[in-house]
Amino acid sequence: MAILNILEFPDSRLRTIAKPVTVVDDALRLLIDDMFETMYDAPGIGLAATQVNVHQRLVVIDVSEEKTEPLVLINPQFEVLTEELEEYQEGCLSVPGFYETVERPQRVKVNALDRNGEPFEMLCEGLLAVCIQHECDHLNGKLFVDYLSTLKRDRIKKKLEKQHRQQD
Ligand code: QAP
Ligand code: CO
Repeated sequence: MAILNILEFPDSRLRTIAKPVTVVDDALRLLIDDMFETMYDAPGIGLAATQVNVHQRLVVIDVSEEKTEPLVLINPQFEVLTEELEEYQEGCLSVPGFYETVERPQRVKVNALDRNGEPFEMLCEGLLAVCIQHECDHLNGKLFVDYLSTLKRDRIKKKLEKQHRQQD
């Protein structure tokens, strides 16, 4: 297994629209395992393949307290089940050190393939529903900072650019 490099905002590669996965094979499962290792190491609760510069529709999530409920979503699609919105303090491994409130639908129905390529459906609410929507956004090149005001987003962008310059 391996810890993968995570792209950070405002890297333009985070704006790539990921392509559907066509084959679920051992190579993909190796990537899935590396993504879990990378996410748990961070530590995080969700990671999209886009964030590790792989532009395929694949997400790993674990919102459990004990980090014992790994969830793999391949080619995920969700349907909003309620008009009700919920506010969450969101963060992102690609926007390290910044957390802001975002409003999203509270309940969603998700369809995806599991790590064996089998289709499944689940009803989600609360943090899991928020996390799935956040990760699906990544596959469409969208980040949580896109929901903030231009002022807030630009401040975050400048601070991260400065950090990146100091790392070089
Ligand atoms: C997305 O984000 C999410 O800034 C997953 O320094 C987050 O795992 C969905 C992390 C919150 C819903 C609510 C962020 C780790 C992890 C940081 C993450 C950091 C270290 C973020
Ligand atoms: Co994220």
